[in-house]
Amino acid sequence: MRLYSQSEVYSNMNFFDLIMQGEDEDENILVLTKTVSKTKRPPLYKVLLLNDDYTPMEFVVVVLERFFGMTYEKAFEVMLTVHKKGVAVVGVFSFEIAETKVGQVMEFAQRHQHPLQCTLEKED
Ligand code: TYC
Repeated sequence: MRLYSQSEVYSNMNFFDLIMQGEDEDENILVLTKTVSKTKRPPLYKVLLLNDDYTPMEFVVVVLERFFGMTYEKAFEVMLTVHKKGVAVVGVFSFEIAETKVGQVMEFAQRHQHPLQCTLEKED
């Protein structure tokens, strides 16, 4: 008896095998497996801005305009949400982009000696 096997891998992510069995002319058992990929989206991360008692409102507005591409009006509205509620999601990105935004905000705040805090959280 001979066993034939064939496998194709389209992705290193989640996959499942389709197994087909049969016999050829000499009654050898033929097993063909084909691996089919399930495409998986990369996880997303929320960037959160936290309220504090000392960072000037106008500074927070500049942060939101500069690093999150908001208009002055949108930035003012989001800043007020953080001020009133304590925290708000200011953007959702891939890990690399989210991490870069957090780093830029933290560096900018520290350079201006404001205690503004920005962090990231994996989206469920
Ligand atoms: N609470 C600050 C103040 O009254 C303003 C502020 C808003 C600070 C948003 C941080 O993320 C923040 N000056």
